[in-house]
Amino acid sequence: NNPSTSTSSSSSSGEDSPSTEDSPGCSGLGKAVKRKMDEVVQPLDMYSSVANKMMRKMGYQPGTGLGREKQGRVDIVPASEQRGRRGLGLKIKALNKDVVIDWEDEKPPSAEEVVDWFPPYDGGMPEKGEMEAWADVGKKKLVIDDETLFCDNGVLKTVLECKSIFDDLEGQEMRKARMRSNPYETIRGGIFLNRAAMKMANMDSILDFMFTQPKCLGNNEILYFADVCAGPGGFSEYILWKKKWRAKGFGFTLKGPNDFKLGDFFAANSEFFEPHYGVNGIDGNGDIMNTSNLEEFQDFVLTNTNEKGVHFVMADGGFSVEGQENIQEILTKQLLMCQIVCALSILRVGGNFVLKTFDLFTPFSNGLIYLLRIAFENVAIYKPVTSRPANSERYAVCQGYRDEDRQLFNYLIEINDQMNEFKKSSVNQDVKAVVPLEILTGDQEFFNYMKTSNESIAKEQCKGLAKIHAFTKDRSLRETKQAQVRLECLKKWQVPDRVRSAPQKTDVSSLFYKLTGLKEPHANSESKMLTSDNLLSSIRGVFNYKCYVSSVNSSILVSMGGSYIFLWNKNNRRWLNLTQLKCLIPRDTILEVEIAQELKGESKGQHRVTTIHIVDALFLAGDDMRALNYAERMQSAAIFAEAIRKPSCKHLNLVRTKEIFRLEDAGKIFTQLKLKTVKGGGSIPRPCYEITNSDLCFVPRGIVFVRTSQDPWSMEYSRSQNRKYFFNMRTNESVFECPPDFNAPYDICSTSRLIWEWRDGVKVHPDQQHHRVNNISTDQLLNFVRSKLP
Ligand SMILES: C[S@@+](CC[C@H](N)C(=O)[O-])C[C@H]1O[C@@H](n2cnc3c(N)ncnc32)[C@H](O)[C@@H]1O
Ligand SMILES: *[C@@H]1O[C@H](CO)[C@@H](O)[C@H](O)[C@H]1NC(C)=O
Ligand SMILES: *[C@@H]1O[C@H](CO)[C@@H](O)[C@H](O)[C@H]1NC(C)=O
Ligand SMILES: *[C@@H]1O[C@H](CO)[C@@H](O)[C@H](O)[C@H]1NC(C)=O
Ligand SMILES: *[C@@H]1O[C@H](CO)[C@@H](O)[C@H](O)[C@H]1NC(C)=O
Ligand SMILES: *[C@@H]1O[C@H](CO)[C@@H](O)[C@H](O)[C@H]1NC(C)=O
Ligand SMILES: CC(=O)N[C@H]1CO[C@H](CO)[C@@H](O)[C@@H]1O
Repeated sequence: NNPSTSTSSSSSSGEDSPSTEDSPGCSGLGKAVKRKMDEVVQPLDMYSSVANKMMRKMGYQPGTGLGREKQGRVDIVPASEQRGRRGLGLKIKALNKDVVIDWEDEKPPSAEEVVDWFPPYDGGMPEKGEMEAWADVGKKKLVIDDETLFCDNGVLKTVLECKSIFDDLEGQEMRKARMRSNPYETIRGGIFLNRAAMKMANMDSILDFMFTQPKCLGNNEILYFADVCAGPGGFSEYILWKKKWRAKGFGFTLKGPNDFKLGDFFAANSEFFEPHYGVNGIDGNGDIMNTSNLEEFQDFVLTNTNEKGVHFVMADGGFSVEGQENIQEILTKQLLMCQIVCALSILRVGGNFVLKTFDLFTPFSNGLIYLLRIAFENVAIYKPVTSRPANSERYAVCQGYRDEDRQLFNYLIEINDQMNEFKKSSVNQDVKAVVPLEILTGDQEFFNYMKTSNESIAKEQCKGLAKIHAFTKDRSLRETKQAQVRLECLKKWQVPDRVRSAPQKTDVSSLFYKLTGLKEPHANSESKMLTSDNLLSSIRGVFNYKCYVSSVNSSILVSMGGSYIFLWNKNNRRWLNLTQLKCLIPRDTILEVEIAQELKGESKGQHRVTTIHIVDALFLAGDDMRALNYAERMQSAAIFAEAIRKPSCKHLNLVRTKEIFRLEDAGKIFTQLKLKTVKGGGSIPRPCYEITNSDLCFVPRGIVFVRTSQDPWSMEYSRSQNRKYFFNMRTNESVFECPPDFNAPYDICSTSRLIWEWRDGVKVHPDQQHHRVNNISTDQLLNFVRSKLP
């Protein structure tokens, strides 16, 4: 009686559509109808004779359990008048006898969860040749009910039977019962686009934030992650919400109706997320089971993470298996493997991985988990409370990638090719194992863990299903703890208890006012000109300045999100709409920028691209940076610029931070100047500033000096002590420790800028033929700097 013709929507698929059903979370509705523990009557002979007779009629034998050896726990629920319509537990037929499943929770719902990790694997990395002999090919198999190796036979049969009960239940009715019966159901998506996002919040918190704060992530480092089989993108929305502008996500998922819905990321900024679909990039199909797609995505991710790979990968693949819920594990086996292949191809050493799986009964699935254990330092199978109790879903959590040479990846990607060959040639063959059964069963630790994990999840699943069944039959049943559990969980997961809402629409002036408290940018932010005459008096201490090569006057840029970007025009005191500039910048961002023309190539082949050069940061995606010091602001802006970079979107204009030099190192700037003929700039070669690590340059207009200290402090150099110190010009006090008020906030930096302009042909390059002499020369500046150094 395999329910392969079932048409009901089953709770065993991990689907995640936001529910629109009524919320029973409003406490006070319905009375406490849950049976109290002390009402559970255990021994059979204590039952009324009526109940007793019924039990026997159902085939119940006293003392018979769920398990193969009849040892499992059985809670029998007697029919009794006091319980009115509550009725019996779920009665099913398994192993040729009737079993009654009591759905009563043994432990009350709670936000506390315990994750059991595998004992660490210490067998070492297998040799490549050794692994290649592991794969086992055999006849294709589409039945599951003999997969009892990794799960007790009785438990397996019972869970299969439980699932098939749902053939009788109407979809709508079942969903309503599910809504009422699951204590965690009303948590839903919270501020995020779907329930999946909340699962990530749940797991991240329970796992000590191993996803948003992985151990392999350095200070001031951008968090790179990949989200695969991931549409519409709830997982990523959570990560981006948590990390704000400190993360960059690479997305991969099937094109089509379940594609990413970036416009629905209300809690986060999708500008930090870049989908890629394999072969042909954004125009690809996103099928992870295609080897070419896997390779293309790997190449894309590695290229854009300095060949290091991402800090973590999330994979949540699944598809509708309606009518074939019981063999979901078999139907999704290649998808499961390919998600692992993908992770192993792009993770950096030390990186983490979380993978959605369904039942793990077959040797194939168990072999994959075994390989994960080899590839990672720590692995656990974990079903978070946000994963519905009645479905088969669970997550493999993997910590600390250690397959430096990507050996397991190389092994599995070949298996994928083989599986695709079998599919194409319609031979009735399949890869049945990736690790031989003897190894799986011979490893006691592995074997016991899998079996225990399985059986406990299967039993909980049976209970969940039985409970839904009971709630369908009796509409007065209510789970009374939902509201309380919801609050407890949100608190534990550090997610605010707010309703999801789209960001408010506003106009640029209001946004600028909302963030800064100012009606418009300061008028007096013009840089002061440096001349030969004022050089000595203007620069107050070489150690107090940073400098960068400027291309045009800077102005204030405000982004309202996406391409709604505005630039302040000082002359008419208006915001200029920059929509034509193709750029995606997260909302609530205020930067001081130069809109630069960068040059690529020379003479005829030369072309220009407009690029945004950040010279200072006021707000990054809502974060107020103004009080930080200049180095911190610029470092953050660099992370921000890297996080919004989208190499797969060729038509977008780049955003980058200026290269910042200490004034004492100003000499380095001149080594980056090259004389070039500039298209449209006459025949005389002009000095161009070459941007580090790129083939681009721009025509400089001069050097801007930013004073990064504030009065009364100045950094000085003590020749006698041979070290730098801080001098208080008001009190004449000298200290070695950096005083807390030494660093200048944004306002002071922006009003104390100086510019040394190179217009009129100032000689900045030794080969320059045409120049005037009575301006500050490079030598003059460098000599000035040198005179102040030790
Ligand atoms: C449960 S959903 C993922 C939900 C997602 N984690 C979220 O937070 O919104 C499963 C996803 O797997 C995708 N998928 C299924 N088969 C795939 C395949 N062969 N290649 C790529 N993605 C696939 C589906 O299109 C779907 O978007
Ligand atoms: C994978 O995709 C590539 C490019 O789209 C295609 O040529 C190839 O046939 C696909 N392979 C399989 C096994 O479907
Ligand atoms: C450069 O020299 C010209 C005169 O030759 C003068 O007008 C201009 O102010 C000077 N610029 C600077 C920055 O010193
Ligand atoms: C830059 O600002 C200076 C000082 O306000 C002004 O004289 C100059 O014309 C500006 N340059 C551009 C290109 O707007
Ligand atoms: C900005 O300009 C574009 C056309 O240049 C226009 O379509 C758009 O509505 C403008 N946006 C705002 C917010 O003014
Ligand atoms: C600091 O030193 C200068 C020069 O030595 C002196 O003129 C001034 O009075 C001193 N200020 C204080 C507050 O001691
Ligand atoms: C064989 C084995 O370890 N079975 C475990 C299955 O899960 C239950 C929990 O529901 C454990 O009690 C069993 O020991």
